[in-house]
Amino acid sequence: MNRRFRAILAVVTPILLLLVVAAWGAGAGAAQRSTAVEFAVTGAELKGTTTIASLAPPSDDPATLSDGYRYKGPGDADPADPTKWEVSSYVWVPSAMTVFQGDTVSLRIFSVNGDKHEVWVQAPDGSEVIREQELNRGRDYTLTFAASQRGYYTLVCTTHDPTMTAVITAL
Ligand SMILES: [Cu+2]
Repeated sequence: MNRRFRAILAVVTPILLLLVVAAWGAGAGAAQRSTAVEFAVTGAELKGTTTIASLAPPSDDPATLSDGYRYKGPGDADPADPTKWEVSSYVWVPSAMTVFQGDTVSLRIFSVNGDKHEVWVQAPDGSEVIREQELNRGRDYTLTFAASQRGYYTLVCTTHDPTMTAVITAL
């Protein structure tokens, strides 16, 4: 390899590398500007059971503390074992999602627990971007809205408020 060719390579190689990196960056940027995004969201009830031998039941009935909590005391949780008691909490999985302002957001919702959920979506300015509607267990729903504002959109289940709440952050 002669000296002149090496000198040309020394100049051209960094320029080619820069072009490749720039092209890759432009591609990644284009992916971030995607205007349609869909999330699969599951409505679930997390349950925990123990016995009075392990831990005394709570002195306050959790169901009186939150619409999202449920409680079955000794005798109710399992008639065959009167020492068992159970608590549960309703949630969305996932409970936090991120989009970009301007995206069209689709929430594909399937609830595995709870027969009825009164569900709506609140925009960052407090308005109702999806009107409240009843969603039932075992049905597949898609709620779609335009994230035209920057901030926190909230997927709310009024039936199990506030634990069954998910936040969609629009950047
Ligand atoms: Cu619910």
